Amino acid sequence: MDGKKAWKQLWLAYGKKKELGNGKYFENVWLKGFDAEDRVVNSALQELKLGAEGMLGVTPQLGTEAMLCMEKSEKLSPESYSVQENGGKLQILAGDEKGLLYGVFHVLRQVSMEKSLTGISATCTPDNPLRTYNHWDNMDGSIERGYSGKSFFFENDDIVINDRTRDYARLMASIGINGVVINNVNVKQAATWLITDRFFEKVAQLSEVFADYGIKFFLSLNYAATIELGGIDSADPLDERVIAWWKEKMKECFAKIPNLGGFLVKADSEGRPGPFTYGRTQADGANMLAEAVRPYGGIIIWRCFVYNCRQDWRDYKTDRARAGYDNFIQMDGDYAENVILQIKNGPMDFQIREPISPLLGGLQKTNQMLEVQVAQEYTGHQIDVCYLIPMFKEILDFHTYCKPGADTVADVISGRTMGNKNTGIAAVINTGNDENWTGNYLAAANLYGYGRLAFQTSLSAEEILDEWIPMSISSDPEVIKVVKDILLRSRETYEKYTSPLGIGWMVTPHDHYGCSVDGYEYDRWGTYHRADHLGMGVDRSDKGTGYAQQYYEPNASAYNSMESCPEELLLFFHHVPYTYVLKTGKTLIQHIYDSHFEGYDEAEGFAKAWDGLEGKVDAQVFANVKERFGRQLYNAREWRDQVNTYFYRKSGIPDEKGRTIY
Ligand code: GCV
Repeated sequence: MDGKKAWKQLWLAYGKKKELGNGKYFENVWLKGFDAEDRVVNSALQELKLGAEGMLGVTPQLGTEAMLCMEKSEKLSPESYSVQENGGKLQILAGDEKGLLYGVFHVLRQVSMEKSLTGISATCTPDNPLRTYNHWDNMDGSIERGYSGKSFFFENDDIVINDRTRDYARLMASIGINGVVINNVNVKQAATWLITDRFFEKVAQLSEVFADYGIKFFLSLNYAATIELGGIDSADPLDERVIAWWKEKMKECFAKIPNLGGFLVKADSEGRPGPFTYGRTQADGANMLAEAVRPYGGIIIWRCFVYNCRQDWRDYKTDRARAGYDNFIQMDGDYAENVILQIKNGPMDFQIREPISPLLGGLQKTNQMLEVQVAQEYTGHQIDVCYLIPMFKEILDFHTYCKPGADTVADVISGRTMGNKNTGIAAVINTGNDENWTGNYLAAANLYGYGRLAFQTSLSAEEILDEWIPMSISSDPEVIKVVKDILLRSRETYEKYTSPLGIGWMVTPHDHYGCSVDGYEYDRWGTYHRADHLGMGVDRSDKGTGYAQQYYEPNASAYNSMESCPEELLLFFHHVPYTYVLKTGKTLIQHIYDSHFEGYDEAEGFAKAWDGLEGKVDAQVFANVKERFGRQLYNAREWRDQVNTYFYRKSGIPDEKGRTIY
């Protein structure tokens, strides 16, 4: 608990910091070219006061000729800012009110990291136009794939607005988030009412809290609302009655929710309704809604997570991995300007290791947004530590080869590849109403890191920790060293003791925590990993499902052959004999044994290293993480033993190091 609040303030805790000559800048503030009454400017001023008082014991006064000047600059684009210190004067120049807010957070970050502001010089323009967090919160208060308590937006089919809502908006703005979707993409009945008179007033009120922090408000939409709310017997996007109903509904929504940015839609997936039911395309569905929101500057974010979850895995040619591309590529260029396709980072579903979705950059004439998952659905449920930013960096840096010179995923989603502006990045959030927001306190590094990376994709995973650790845990160099080491290695460690070389899943069906080698929920035959007594892995080459051919060259050829395929993805792309020798000189089966033993040992090492921080970090944080490590070790041991046993029994090949395998 921080101060009087029943929830932590995370990196905005603003506890006392080393002065380092910083206090003087905050005594007087000169606001030039900005209206102090503007809601976002007011938030920036409030934040400056909170931070300066808490960290430096100084209360800023508005005046002129002050040592801190915050000024509007025509030279800077919207959302951009520049922070400069020269001759004892600190200046925050900003392109607009949001830029000013971000500039203030930048300065407070320096103070919080115990860095001197003297001589500071930084100019920042966000890389991605849209930087959103997606909540999978349900109106009954539950959270789909939530691992840190209940929703703080919803309770008993009602909306909650309180002090925590404002703190949430502050946390989001401090890392540069400019859009939030508050409800689950699986829109259950109660959430359908969010766009009706029953909830308009409260939804508008909630959206206003976000408006104070420059954050656009989005809702997930039930594609079949015409049936569920409109009393029409169809959701066919070409049906005149359907079109008219949505036009009227959107007029109402934008009139009643002033800060509304648009809608997110999951259609034709995992039982959700969609245009396929009526023999129409995804473009027909998205464009119909886009036309209805266009007059109000709204956008439709349409998810590409469309696949047949009833696939028969005994059929070796059908391949879930192909589905996203196959369902969307033919209509490239057919989507309206205010439609953005939101594409999961991999072709499957947020596994610990997947190739990058070939749709990213595969689409050349369509607005795209990348979707990643900060919620640790398949990466340890915020029990196991798994710092995801290195994975997100790999995704952003991936060369799609879609266009010479501007072909990385980061290029595509920033608009650099196609020169488009409706683009960006989204993440499924990992928050809940737990006192520390994220279950495992260390998982807040992902909450923070995603936002910072979305704003500035050139930041490294390490630089982000250099900010987060001193702001959130301690600036003691020893603590920084230990926490950084744990976090930077954690993703590989998790991968080592779970599913090997890109095969994915092997996880308890539905729940997705804990080992179950044959447990993929949509395959009741236990064959999705294709393991037999000779080998394992899915042949996705041109001789198999052909998935590798969905990439541009040279990626397609690289993935197509076992020899050139990146080894960390070998089992995703190929069916490999257990005796196949990897580049390390180890056979596949020995790699499986070794990595599982190593993964467990590394997790044990993390737990011990954390124990060494007792008394050096906040007692509550210490206890929380220690308790999580206890559970992580249990989980890692289970995974190690189950995976090794399974493949020992399948292959009949013993561990060459003679360790106990049951
Ligand atoms: C919100 C996976 C998850 C589901 C999730 C779905 C999606 O299948 O397990 O909980 O539903 O992805 O992204 O729509």
